[in-house]
Amino acid sequence: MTPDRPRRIQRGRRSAAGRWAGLGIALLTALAAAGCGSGTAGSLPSPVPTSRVDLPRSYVFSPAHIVVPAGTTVTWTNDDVFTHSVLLNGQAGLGQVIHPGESTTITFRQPGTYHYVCAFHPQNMAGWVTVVPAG
Ligand SMILES: [Cu+2]
Repeated sequence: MTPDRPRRIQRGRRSAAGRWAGLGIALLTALAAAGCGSGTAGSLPSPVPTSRVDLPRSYVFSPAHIVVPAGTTVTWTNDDVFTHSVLLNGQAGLGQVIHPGESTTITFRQPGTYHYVCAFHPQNMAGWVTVVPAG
């Protein structure tokens, strides 16, 4: 599930990114607790059936919401000129860091809707993976 690629510290920006990630998670938690009006599910972009998420220039996951059957390995490819990451809700640290030109993968085995952000730019970069039962 987790690639063997070592995590590298990002040119001294690690602590700042960590603070932003913490803030983003706190904000999302607060929004979830508040119920957020008409409900979070209705506000998600429509899910696209694909296992590949691109990170084009600049600061987006495309498509932002995908849907896959359980057991699918999802690949994120960073085609931006900045380093990003895939940090699943509830994960600590930076998640899986993706340098420009690189990819990372996560295999989703349990159905559900998984929210993630880029730990470096959580205020701009968010995505969702909806996993439906296989077959
Ligand atoms: Cu980013």
